[in-house]
Amino acid sequence: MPDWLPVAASTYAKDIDGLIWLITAIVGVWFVIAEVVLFYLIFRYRRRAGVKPEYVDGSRKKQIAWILVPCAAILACDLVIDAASARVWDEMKLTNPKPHMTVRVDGRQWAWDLTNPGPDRVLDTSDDITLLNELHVPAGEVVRFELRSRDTLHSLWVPELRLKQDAVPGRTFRGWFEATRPGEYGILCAELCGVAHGVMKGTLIVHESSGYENWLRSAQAQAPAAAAPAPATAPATAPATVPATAPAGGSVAR
Ligand SMILES: [Cu+2]
Repeated sequence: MPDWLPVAASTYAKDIDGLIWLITAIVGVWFVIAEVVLFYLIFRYRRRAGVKPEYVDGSRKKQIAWILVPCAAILACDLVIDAASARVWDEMKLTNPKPHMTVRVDGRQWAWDLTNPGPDRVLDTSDDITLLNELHVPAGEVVRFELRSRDTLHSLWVPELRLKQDAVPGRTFRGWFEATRPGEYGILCAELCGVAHGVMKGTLIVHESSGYENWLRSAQAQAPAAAAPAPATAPATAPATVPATAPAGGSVAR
């Protein structure tokens, strides 16, 4: 397969890619068949001298078959896609692997507030680390996330993880991922959320396991001794001082 997709950097990324290719292949075959038939019929029944146009009402059995047979074939293709995707859905949405830690993702116009638990690996304690547009995770570990929105619809999207989840004000969505490749990946918003939607971008930094512990120690060393925990309930509206173009990283609260 040509390498058109972003690098696959999570445990389920290859499964998602398999579905993308399966759907592309099935739709591609039907696209070619439909176009070939369309252009054949245009040519075959083109206007010709001495041939009267005929109104086709689709009531004869042969004509009905032209509708029902492709419908049945497409339904069969849908079932193939459903069967293939059910396994991936089950893996991503229904399984609940034991997490190494839980992080919190708060979307707002137009930035991400990203909270790592401290060394206690428990959120909403005094050692939490909340960064603007910057999230750190270890590779090879299951990370659960709690996703919220503080103002309007957003959508957490990390293409390399094949992870996308809408964020809806007033609700908390939970999910998980296991990054497999250390590196830096964009955290994008996939929901048109206002005038600066296009610059709502953060960075997911996937560390080697020991690198994550080193980062955690250095982040803790820089943190004030009595850091306040992240608010349990997000404000209804974004602060008016949120910059339209948020920086790629930096602390908002430690
Ligand atoms: Cu957004």
